[in-house]
Amino acid sequence: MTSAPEVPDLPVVLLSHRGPVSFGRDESGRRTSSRGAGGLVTALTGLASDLPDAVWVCAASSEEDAAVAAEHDGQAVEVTLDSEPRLVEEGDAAEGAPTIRLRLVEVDQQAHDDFYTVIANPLLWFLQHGMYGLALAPVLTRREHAAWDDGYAAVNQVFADAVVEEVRARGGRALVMLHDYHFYLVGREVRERCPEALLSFFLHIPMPGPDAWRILPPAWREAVLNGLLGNDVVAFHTEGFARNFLLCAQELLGLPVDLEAMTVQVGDRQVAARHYPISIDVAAIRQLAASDEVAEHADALIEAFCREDRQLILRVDRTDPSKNIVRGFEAFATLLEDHPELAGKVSFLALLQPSRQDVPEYADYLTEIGGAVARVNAAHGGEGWEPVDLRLVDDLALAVAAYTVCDVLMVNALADGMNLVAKESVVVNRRDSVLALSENTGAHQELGAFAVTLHPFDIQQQADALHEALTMDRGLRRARREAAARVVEENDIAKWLEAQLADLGVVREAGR
Ligand code: ADQ
Repeated sequence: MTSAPEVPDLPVVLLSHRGPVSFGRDESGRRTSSRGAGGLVTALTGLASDLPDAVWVCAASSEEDAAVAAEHDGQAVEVTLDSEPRLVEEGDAAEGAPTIRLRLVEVDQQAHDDFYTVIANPLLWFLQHGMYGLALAPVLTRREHAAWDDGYAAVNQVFADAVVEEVRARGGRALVMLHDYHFYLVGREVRERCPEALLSFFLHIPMPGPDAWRILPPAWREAVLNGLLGNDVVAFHTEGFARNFLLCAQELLGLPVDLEAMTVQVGDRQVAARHYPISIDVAAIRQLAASDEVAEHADALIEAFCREDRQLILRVDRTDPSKNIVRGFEAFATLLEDHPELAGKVSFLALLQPSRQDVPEYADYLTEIGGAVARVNAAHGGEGWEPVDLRLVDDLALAVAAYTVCDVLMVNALADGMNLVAKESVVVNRRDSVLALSENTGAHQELGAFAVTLHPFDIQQQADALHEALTMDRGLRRARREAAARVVEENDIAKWLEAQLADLGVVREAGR
């Protein structure tokens, strides 16, 4: 929906683990397809569909994705980007729908499991979100060493090969945009094999400083950093993350860095560390908020939670331990203990999307969430009132409906690169909701001034902050929500992309 007004003057090769479209089969055996969700996919889809010669390299994430790839000898396919994407075969017309070239890369199952469920999640994710206590975890055994070599490094090699092929198919000169912690090793490989390519990398999760990275064996952390330093620009959500990257290059690799210019010298090359806070497609989410489907959900939610003087606290998250969901429920329980007058008056709706259930830490965390909700409801519920309504759903229309009617949106993440839920809620809410926002999110840099700040480890503080939010003067609530919405409107997803392309010096006006 968002289209960047300026587009790069070079062919673009994108790489992310998840792609914009995935294929499946229905009961009758017919091929089906679905659009990928999330901010990254939306942002890059806008860019890729604007460009005649862009290709998006991503993992084949279903059997049918692999079948599509095999039918085309592993080469890129063209797909429409409407609500029901379909393959555009040679001679077909896309009938006006925007299309994108997609290269679905099939990866050996065992290598992918090691890459994904042993190294990327949990090891890199936990390390970068500061989630290890260190006394007992992580434990790096022969199993993890094999997973690094035969999983993470091997899978990075497979994707680097695919990116190199696509760059070479475009004459060797291309803008290569690599995304996220799955692909730290790709940049260096592509630079060596395609010296004329312009390489940028964007990290969507937090970048901690050198001490955190010492958890990894020297060879691994050096591979991560050297992989990143293969790029021309390495970009983050916040300036703090960019600085941490330079400090890592200085401390762990002994390279000269310039913290004013935000650069690091690598031989005769200079690599820039930059920050571009990601955002959302404001017009698209407002359009969804105005749909009949959302209106129906909103009516039901108002009936259930908001009649008379009742209030609603909401959270919308993947069931990721970094989101701090269990402590959030404990804070709500503390609020109800401290303020018995709120019994029957405040409900907590949690719309949680089960996430990464093939990773044991994530499966355990989902069990913990269920236990925490049962405890709060047993201790504080009664007389037809259930304090917490936990729904394990992946339903954006329901989430947006809940954003429109909630009184408080709780984001208490331990650490979060940005946090798009906070941005989504402030632009569609209709009840002057208060944003209760963890100080450890990238979003806090932009929206903290208009939020009630949460300290993620301090349950008492979170309970007090929730009380402050629920009792805040209506005028102040409105002024803050409107100011937060303006910040997001002015810095939307198109701006995030434009700023990067402008800094890379590769933009021209669209349509030229
Ligand atoms: P995530 O960790 O997934 O993203 P976030 O930025 O909040 O976190 O994005 C989650 C997205 O999923 C939102 O668009 C939200 O609407 C949607 N979602 C969550 N729960 C849902 C549910 N139950 N039903 C439907 N939709 C749901 C990572 C980083 C973040 C960073 C983004 C983008 O961890 O810090 O902001 O990438 O860079």
